[in-house]
Amino acid sequence: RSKQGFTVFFTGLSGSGKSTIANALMVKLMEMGGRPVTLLDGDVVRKHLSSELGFSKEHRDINIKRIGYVASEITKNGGIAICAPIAPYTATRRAVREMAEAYGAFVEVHVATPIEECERRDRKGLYKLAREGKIKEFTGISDPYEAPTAAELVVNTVDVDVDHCAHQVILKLEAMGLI
Ligand code: GGZ
Repeated sequence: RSKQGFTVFFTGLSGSGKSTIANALMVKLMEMGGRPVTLLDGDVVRKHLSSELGFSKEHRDINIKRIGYVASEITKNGGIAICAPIAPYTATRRAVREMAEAYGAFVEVHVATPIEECERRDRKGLYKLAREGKIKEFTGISDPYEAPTAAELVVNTVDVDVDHCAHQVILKLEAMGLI
């Protein structure tokens, strides 16, 4: 009997490690075979699906709801959707959860790498630009991040490497009977 579709929804700050964990998870799930796996990464979605949007609350909400819609369609058809946007607002994450849960399971994973560490790494130099005021409305610096309080899983990339974080997600999916 084939299993139900599901959505893994990563949320966390810029530079927290969402994309790298999501990619590692995708590889692991693809190696297991069975169901198609679709990655909806923040960067890629903004390029192909949300290119006209900025970073106001209104635009972020539109962006996240688009991701949620695509993920829920994939979930409906028995696939695996992996999403990796910042998704800073609790109410918007809840709306996406409701969309996906109409058709399958929704697994929220908070990548809780502290902002001090994200800023220290500053892989893309964006925190520096945000501090200088050259990027406005930057999450964690000049724009809010509402941390989840009831995510299915919390991981961080300070104590644990990316591959281990992805493995923790796999264990959670197994425990939930999804894989
Ligand atoms: C936050 C920004 C901003 C502002 C550009 N605030 O580390 P990155 O570069 O690759 O990931 C961030 C990405 C965030 O897009 P999302 O679609 O994930 O955001 S949301 O869920 O809130 O819609 C960052 C870059 O875009 N970026 N300006 N002001 N991140």
